[in-house]
Amino acid sequence: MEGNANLYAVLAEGFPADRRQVAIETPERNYSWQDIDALSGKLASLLQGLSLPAGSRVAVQVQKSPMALMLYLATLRAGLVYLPLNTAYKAAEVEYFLTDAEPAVIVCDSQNLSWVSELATKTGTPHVYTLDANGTGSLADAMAAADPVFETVSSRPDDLAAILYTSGTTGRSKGAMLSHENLASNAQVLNDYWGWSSNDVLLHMLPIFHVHGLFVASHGALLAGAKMIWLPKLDVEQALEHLPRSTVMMGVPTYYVRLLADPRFGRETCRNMRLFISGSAPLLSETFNEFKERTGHTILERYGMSETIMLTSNPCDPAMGERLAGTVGRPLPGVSVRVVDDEGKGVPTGTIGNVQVRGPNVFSGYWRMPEKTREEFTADGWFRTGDLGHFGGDGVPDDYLTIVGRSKDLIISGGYNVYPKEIEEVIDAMPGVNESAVIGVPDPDFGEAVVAVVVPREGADLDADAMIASLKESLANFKVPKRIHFVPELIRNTMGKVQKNALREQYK
Ligand code: MLC
Ligand code: AMP
Repeated sequence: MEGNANLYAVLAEGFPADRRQVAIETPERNYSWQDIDALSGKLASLLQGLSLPAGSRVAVQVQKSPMALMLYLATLRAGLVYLPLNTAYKAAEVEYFLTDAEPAVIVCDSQNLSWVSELATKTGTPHVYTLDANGTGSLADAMAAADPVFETVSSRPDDLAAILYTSGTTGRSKGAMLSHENLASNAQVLNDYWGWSSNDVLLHMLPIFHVHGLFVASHGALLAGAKMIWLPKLDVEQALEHLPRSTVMMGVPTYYVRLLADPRFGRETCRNMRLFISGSAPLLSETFNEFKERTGHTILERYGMSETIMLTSNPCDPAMGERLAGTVGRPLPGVSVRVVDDEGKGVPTGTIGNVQVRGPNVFSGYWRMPEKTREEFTADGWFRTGDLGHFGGDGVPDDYLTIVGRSKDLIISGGYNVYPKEIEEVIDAMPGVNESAVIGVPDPDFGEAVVAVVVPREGADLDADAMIASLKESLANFKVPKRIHFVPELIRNTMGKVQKNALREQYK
């Protein structure tokens, strides 16, 4: 008989034999491997007690905490589908997710309970719980009497494990459906490729509502039976304190920029480090080089996305090649990557084209969007990433991929994706606005910063600060333009299309 494909069962195979060892260390308390089993077991018992149909969604918008990770693991164990939401999302954004995903459960911070309850009633979400950063809330109360012994349900490889919403070029977010196999296969490949062992100590500072922190980082440590030092967010002071006891760190480029900005950060801080990994946004060569000079460590850059988890990586093992600045390395074992022109024909090495991918890690489609799903896959089953890149070129080995840009209109700010269309729609609906264009401009901290160029209606007296304050009421703060420029008209080409490249050039 085949084994259980449930992702939790796969990860638990890597837990150490001695379950009393520390698995998660926080400044407040430690959690052993036994605690992970028992706490996720209790939560899974609680979820199972709700008698939900298999595949029901559990939506979660809570501050990062070990209990939030337990809730994720419990959802897997109970055969339900985890739906994490960025804590920055405002009510209008959360309403869309609840309406679209129709979850059976929503878990929120107690400070958001009143508006989340209202939304739950409006959208017909039957179960609402709270979970605060310190582990308290109605979820903790409800799980108190639940059984810690839980037999992880048996899952098939293609059963859904999680839905990750990613914004779309049309402004409407799409839910990428990831299966137990998508996630487990990627975790297993990375476990080997990045040389994880139970001796590793991961400094975990990423948020856990996206691929990077939730899957790549957490799965890596769990599957290796390695300890995590668990911090609520990137805080340079705390990073400096805990890095000397760590061996692995993952971050978006902003994390490395901020570490380098502190003169205390250097070789001594990194004395036990084995591996620094960067991803989610392009790592500038100057950051890569400065990091190497200051610490002696070469950052490993890798490339992935919500729909596919990890796709390519620079080598970890020096015997397999160098880590090269500006490239995202080779396709991971089992993952196929091709670069094609707009007609779908492969282009020679060194030539820029569309990046398409295939593999056991690639998602099955967008939640309830069969049309969109069909558009994003080629007839022969490759997923169109929307990224532009090339293999080889510039003296780089032919099997190394370089990402040079995106065919989709997307801004990546501090590792968060912002789709201009979504912001433009909100700005255009504001009183006194004729039209707008939202662009990304280089930013030393966030890589790219969101900027809006707005054409006021005739006679309208618009105030940028007031507009920004108003945008923050309906949009997550990271999406809100850091600056607004007013212009009499937008630069357009002969086809009438707004020339965003020219605007980016003008406002950079
Ligand atoms: C916060 N702000 C941001 C922002 N993060 N603005 C733009 N871009 C961001 N990323 C807002 C805050 O709300 C605040 O606004 C102001 O900017 C200053 O905030 P800060 O104090 O500097 O922010 P901080 O809390 O320190 O957060 C910055 C950060 C964080 C870089 C640490 O954004 C972060 O952890 N990013 C990681 C994102 C991530 O995990 N991405 C992985 C996606 S998965 P105000 O108005 O309140 O003052 C993926 C696939 C893959 O892409 O390949 O991995
Ligand atoms: P998301 O949809 O949030 O998962 O973001 C995925 C996108 O992030 C990809 O399609 C790329 O555009 C971008 N990305 C991820 N890693 C890298 C990287 N190392 N270099 C450049 N872009 C990256």
